[in-house]
Amino acid sequence: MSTHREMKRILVTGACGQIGSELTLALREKYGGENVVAAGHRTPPGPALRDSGPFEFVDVTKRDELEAVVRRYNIDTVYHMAAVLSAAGEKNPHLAWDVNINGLYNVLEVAREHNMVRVFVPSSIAVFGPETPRDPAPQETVLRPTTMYGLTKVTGELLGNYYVRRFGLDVRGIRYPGIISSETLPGGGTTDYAVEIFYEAIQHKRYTCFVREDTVLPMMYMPDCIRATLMLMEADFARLKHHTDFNLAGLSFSAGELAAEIKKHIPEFVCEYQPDFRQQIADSWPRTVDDSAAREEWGWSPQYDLPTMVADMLEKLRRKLVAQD
Ligand code: AKB
Repeated sequence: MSTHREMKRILVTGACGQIGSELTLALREKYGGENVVAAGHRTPPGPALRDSGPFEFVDVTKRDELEAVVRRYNIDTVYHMAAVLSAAGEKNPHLAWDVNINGLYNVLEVAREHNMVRVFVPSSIAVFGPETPRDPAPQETVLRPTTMYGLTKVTGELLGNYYVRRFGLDVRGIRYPGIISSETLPGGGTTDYAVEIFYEAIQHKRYTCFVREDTVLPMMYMPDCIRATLMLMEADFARLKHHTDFNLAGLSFSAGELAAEIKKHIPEFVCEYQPDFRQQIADSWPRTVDDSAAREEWGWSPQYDLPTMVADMLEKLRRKLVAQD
């Protein structure tokens, strides 16, 4: 495995997105702002991201744009966070295929040609489908997703593993659950309700949730998500039996349990439920995942549970929304 180069010139694609924006800041903190290039196809959402290091406009489906940035900054590591998520992917499956498959192929090919040290390619609980055991979804199990996003994520896992075996490129990835965060809003996912509910609870004391009250999905708070991502990328390659497809558990709760926990802090809060097309996607995903491979191979263990996550989210969001007023 090509570990001869020191890992320090990093490119984050999808850096303006929900995970990419916080991951970029965490990487800049760790490796120095000038060593972490943020790439996106829209203007950075805030001064923190804009002013803490380089930013480049990159459309990952355009290989020449990607390659130009890799050359300019002598990139040796990529966190490839650009993707079209599940709900947006059902509205525009062709775009989801183009970004998630052709974009990934470009990243892997450029990484291979430039002898990169390591590439992070996120996967998702969306790789599972209705035939997967739901409680928990095992690490090794049937992967027959029913969404275009899920299908592209299964392909991404297989393609990443192929590059590990065939070309010796060190590709790593996690099957992210729904991520809950206070900085950048998620866009186009099925699990977005678990973030929207906080904004609406604080600002309007009401929320109409687009999945049923009894819908349980695997979720994770952003600090755990960032910690897991950095942990996997720093893990000893020799200890990894898996590469691109680690199940990762944080918390699992129903939409109703989340609303009830928020109500403990905001007693006037009322949550209603009006399931839409995203209910069917949620119903095709597991309720919990078995993450024993991540625990054994790189020491994963989450820190947040439902009460601590909700308390921290409300505190951070209140501060942010007051500052924006
Ligand atoms: C989505 O809902 O599409 C994403 C995911 C679980 O990958 N948050």
